[in-house]
Amino acid sequence: MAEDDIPEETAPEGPKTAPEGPTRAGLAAVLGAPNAGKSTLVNRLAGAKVSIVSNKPQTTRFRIRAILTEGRSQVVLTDTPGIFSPRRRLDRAMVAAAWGGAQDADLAMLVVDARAGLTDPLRAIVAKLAKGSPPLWLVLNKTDLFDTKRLLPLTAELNGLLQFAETFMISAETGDGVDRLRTQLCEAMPVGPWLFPEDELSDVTDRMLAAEIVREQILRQTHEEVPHHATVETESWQERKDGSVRIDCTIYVGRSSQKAILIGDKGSRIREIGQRARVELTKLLERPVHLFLNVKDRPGWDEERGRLRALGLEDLE
Ligand SMILES: Nc1nc2c(ncn2[C@@H]2O[C@H](COP(=O)(O)OP(=O)(O)OP(=O)(O)O)[C@@H](O)[C@H]2O)c(=O)[nH]1
Ligand SMILES: [Mg+2]
Repeated sequence: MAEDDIPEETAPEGPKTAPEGPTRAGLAAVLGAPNAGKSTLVNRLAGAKVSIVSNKPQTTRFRIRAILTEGRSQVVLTDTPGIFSPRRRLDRAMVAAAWGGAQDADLAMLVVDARAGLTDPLRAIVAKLAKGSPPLWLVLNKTDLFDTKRLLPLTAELNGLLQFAETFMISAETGDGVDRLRTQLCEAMPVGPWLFPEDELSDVTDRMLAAEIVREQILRQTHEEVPHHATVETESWQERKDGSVRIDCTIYVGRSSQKAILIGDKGSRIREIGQRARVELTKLLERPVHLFLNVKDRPGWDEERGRLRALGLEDLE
């Protein structure tokens, strides 16, 4: 009798999460216009906060891998920056990172803010995807915001423009429809060995995570030009004997007026940003965090190779 054929009652105790069958693993890229809900979906699929989310477009700046391991399948999800018409060197590198995410992927999910419908940025993405990409799945998001009956014309229109192998209607925010998407993703992965250890959640380092969580608070607590002209770098990371960690981050902004807004009246804004980021990091890192923020104005940082290198974007334009 082959090992695979051991009857259930005599089978040795194995991990409950690994049903019989070969392992599967692959890469699934998540693409779309800014603000479509890509990062919200990636976090929901992975069951952990891996990528920051805000209501401002261009929140995600570089590719982030989140690892979804379920049953015998491992799906490496690539969250990408939203695709838009780039101007600055930073923007060009972000858009290049997004398209790069689709290369080598076993499948790509096009996430659409279904309430916004077929916008010009989405049309531009569709036109480029038509020139060749991995198998495509259409993910119509934000269904909690309207009656899904209204989705039929949009679904038909998009399916007329591109050949989607599957169409899903979901709310990444509430989780509605996401379980079916997760199950199908797991089943769609090619047979092969896992690419990451079972307990790995993402490829984001703790230093990068700290900088991103600070940037998330900047996106949430400031408006207009400040969020898009700010970048955050973790300067130092010191583990302390008492089990806590001291993290020093530098925030670069483009102008002294932006620095003034970020610092706020008697330092109130930067204190609030630090406070909330610290609470979030304490949760994510599972230990006490001492967070120190230093704001510097540095005109033209978004054209500087060194700053883009810190984001892992140096060779992408
Ligand atoms: N109501 C609702 N809001 C959503 C849903 N999914 C995402 N959002 C919100 O949409 C906004 C953008 O979400 P993100 O996940 O940051 O979008 P993104 O596509 O990653 O954006 P970029 O990184 O800028 O390209 C946030 O305010 C989310 O809370 C959804 O299903 N329903
Ligand atoms: Mg994002």
